[in-house]
Formats: sequence, C-alpha cells, structure tokens
Amino acid sequence: MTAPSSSHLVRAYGDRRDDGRIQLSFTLPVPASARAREAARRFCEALGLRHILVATMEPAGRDFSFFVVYASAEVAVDLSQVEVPEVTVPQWSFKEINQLIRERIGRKVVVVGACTGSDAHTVGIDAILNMKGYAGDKGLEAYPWFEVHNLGAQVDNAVLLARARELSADAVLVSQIITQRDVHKDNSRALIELARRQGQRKMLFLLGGPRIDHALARELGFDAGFGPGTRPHQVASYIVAQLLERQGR
Ligand code: B12
Repeated sequence: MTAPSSSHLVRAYGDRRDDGRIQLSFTLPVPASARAREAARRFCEALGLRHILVATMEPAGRDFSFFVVYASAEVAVDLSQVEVPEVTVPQWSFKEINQLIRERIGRKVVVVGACTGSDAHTVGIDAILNMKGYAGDKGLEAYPWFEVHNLGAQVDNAVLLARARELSADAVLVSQIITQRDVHKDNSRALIELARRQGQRKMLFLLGGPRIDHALARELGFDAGFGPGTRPHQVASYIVAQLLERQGR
C-alpha cells in the first residue's frame, strides 16, 4: 500500500538509512549459560525482531543475566502523526524577566519548591532555585524580583501546601526524580488532589525531573512539566508569562 504523501515514515538507523537496526538491553532471571543466551534470542524473536545477535551476556548476581542484543525492527513511525504538547516559554533574558515583574506585577514573585515524598534527589530543584543555577544560568534566587523558598528533600505534600499558603505563593515547584513503581506519578497526583481539596489549585504548579515531560505533568494535573536540561531562566520566564496572562496583560 502506498503511504499518503503527507506521511513521513521513519525507521531505526543503524549502519544505513532504513535498515531498522537497533540495540537493546535487558535482564532475564536465568543464570548466565548457553540456555540463557538462547532464551534471550527467543525473547527478542517474540518481540517481532529479526536478524538477532546476542552480543553480550553478563552474569548479574547469581541467578540473573544481563544481555545486549543487536537486531532489526521492521516497524516504522509516521512522524506526521506525532504530536507532543510542549511548554511554550518566551525567550526573555534575566534583565527582561526582572523588569517585567517590576513594571507589570509590581511586587516580588513568590515561589516555593521541594523534592517531595520519599525522594531525596535535590540536585534538580537546587539547579533551578539556588543562586548558582545550572549550566551557567543563574537560579531563581539570583533574581532580585523573585522570592524563593526551597524546602529541600523528602517534603510531605501537606507540608509543602501549608508553606505555600502561609507565603501566599504564586507558584509551587515540585521535583520528582525516583520513578520506581510510578511513585512519581502517585505522589504528584496526590499533591494536586490535596491542593484541589484545600482550595489551593489557583496557584501555578510546576513539575520537573528527568522523566517528566509537559504531557505527563498535564495528565497529573500540573500546569507545566519540565524535563532534563531545563534552565532556570526558562522556568522564570514561564512563571512570569503565566502570571501576566492571568492578570490579563
Ligand atoms: C546524585 C544521585 C543520588 C544522590 C542524591 C543527592 C542529592 N542531594 O540530590 C543520592 C546518593 C542521595 C541518591 C540516592 C538514591 N538514588 Co540516586 N541518583 C543520583 C544521580 C547519580 C544523579 C541525579 C542528579 O543529581 N542529576 C542532576 C540534576 C541536575 O538533573 P535532574 O534531577 O534531572 O534535574 C534537571 C531537570 O530534570 C529539571 N528538574 C528537576 N527537578 C525539577 C523541578 C522543577 C519544578 C523544574 C521546573 C525542573 C526540574 O531541571 C534540572 C536542571 O536541568 C542519578 C543518576 C543520574 N546520572 O541521573 C541517580 C538516580 C536518580 N538514583 C536512583 C536511585 C535508585 C537512588 C536510590 C533509591 C538508591 C538506593 N537504593 O538507595 C536512592 C534514593 C534516595 C531517595 N530517598 O530518594 C536512580 C533512580 C531510578 C528511578 N528511575 O527511579 C538513578 C536514576 C540511578 C540509576 N540509574 O539507577 N542518588
């Protein structure tokens, strides 16, 4: 069947265009052996892969084996059908952001951030909030027109919301790094539900982390999601743009 002219099919690229070659790695609960290697090959066959080469088999603990496999995947993805919601952030500089707050909001923008639940990975939220910032981009603490409260690690959802209320925060910034058993989703969803019950959902809620994207954050009830490589000025610009939109300017 001929594909519609507007479609844009892409296949995996290995040695040459459209050869479909991929590399995948996985663990099987089988001690490393010839049998384990064959089990890995059959596993890939069951995935619909062809030209399977089990390149590496390493013992992983006593009863497990880790595999790296090269294979061909014949599937293609139609790029013209791929749509991903993305946060739109104005390209404002440090100076412009401060000037906009001073002139159009007329008071400091208050943000409260934390790494919530059992998560102790504070580097991400610190990168956004702390003076030093990230990759040469100053954190929100460095902006004279931002008032920043970084509550740190393992903050309970209720404690974060209570602090946000006390401070009349404009925005609540949540960092979730651990994703085992979808704990990031459960915890984030619970925060939004609590905020709704307590009548606090009018504040801006931003979610960030290495496995967070805008679509997921929206699905969990947040206003926006920020993934790996996020720079503090993007977060500052987003918050200010949203506050200006809300006040109709
Ligand atoms: C440093 C680190 C630790 C340190 C954390 C120290 C600290 N104070 O943060 C310590 C040693 C404590 C630690 C502990 C653990 N860790 Co750890 N850790 C890491 C490591 C090596 C780096 C994480 C990091 O600092 N990244 C750098 C920052 C800058 O990147 P980032 O978080 O993505 O942040 C950026 C964006 O995502 C975004 N962002 C992040 N948050 C937010 C929030 C908002 C609002 C916004 C706008 C943006 C934003 O902006 C940031 C800048 O661009 C990663 C592996 C890796 N290389 O990523 C594992 C990793 C995250 N850890 C992991 C694990 C499993 C653990 C432990 C469970 C290990 C154990 N068995 O004890 C414990 C859990 C402790 C706990 N209760 O949370 C796993 C997580 C697996 C998963 N997907 O769930 C990882 C991926 C390692 C791995 N490959 O297995 N860890």
